[in-house]
Amino acid sequence: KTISLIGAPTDVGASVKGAGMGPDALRVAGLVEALQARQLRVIDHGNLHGPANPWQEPVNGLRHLEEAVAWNQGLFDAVDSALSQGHMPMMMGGDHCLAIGSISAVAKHCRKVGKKLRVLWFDAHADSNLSSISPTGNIHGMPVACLMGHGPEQLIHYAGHTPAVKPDEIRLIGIRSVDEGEKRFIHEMGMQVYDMRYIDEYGMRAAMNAALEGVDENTHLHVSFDMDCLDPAIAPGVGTAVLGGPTYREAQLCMEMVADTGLLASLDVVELNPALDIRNQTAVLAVDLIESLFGKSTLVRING
Ligand code: DIR
Ligand code: MN
Ligand code: MN
Ligand code: MN
Repeated sequence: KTISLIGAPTDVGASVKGAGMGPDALRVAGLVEALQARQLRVIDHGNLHGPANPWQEPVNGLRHLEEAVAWNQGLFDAVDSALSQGHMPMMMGGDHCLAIGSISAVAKHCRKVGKKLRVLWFDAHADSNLSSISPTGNIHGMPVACLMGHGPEQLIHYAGHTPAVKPDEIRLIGIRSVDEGEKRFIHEMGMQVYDMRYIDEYGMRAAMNAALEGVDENTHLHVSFDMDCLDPAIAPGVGTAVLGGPTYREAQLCMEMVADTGLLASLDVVELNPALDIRNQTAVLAVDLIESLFGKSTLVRING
């Protein structure tokens, strides 16, 4: 298997500075070496280029729309090209608005090769805002809605079919911060959300089993991993930390259960903010979790 690493060093979708340094923090933490140790071939394509962050106020409920469009177009092209070469794309963010471009390319690929798509969206937030209801105007709070066809015209058509992702193709996991308008949107769309309340009551194993229900050999599994999904006690290096996230062991279990499916086909690692981190510990944690995602386990396991 060949992994295409694609760095997308920008924070245009956020209002906290620093997520643009994420790709290099992951490299410093040993991402390439860790993947190679898993017997994977790794091609690091380096970092994409795009417009600088102008740090402006939102216009019509959207901050930096033009810049977000440019970054997502560049990323869409890079992920699209990796997939057409038969490589597994791993996008290193950058803020989570970049998942619009990366997952749109994945959705296009799935349609072309006739695969079912399942997106596992790990996040503290629902990322389901619309410009009309967002309290911040930050586009990193809107990618789920954009992928489902609700968002500015320039951000919803990359895949060539709109919506790129249908509500029943995505599962939100670890959620604990949802804005009022998002609550209504999630309910109206009928999205399946495994929030922290669900995880508290039924456990991470049950949440993951439910989130993976229906995936089969013909499924393309995409993981979109927002580092703020994790409890801030273990992952301080994020711009919008929310108390009460999964523990280290719960996060490891998620990764190992994804690995057990053998279906992981593309990945985003986003919202890592080295400016707020402590001696790169959140990047090191990300690499540790990625190793599990690619099958590193404590023991040889017979049936998962
Ligand atoms: C908040 C925070 N719901 C917003 N969102 C995110 O600005 O829309 N923070 N994604 O990471
Ligand atoms: Mn997010
Ligand atoms: Mn988040
Ligand atoms: Mn595929």
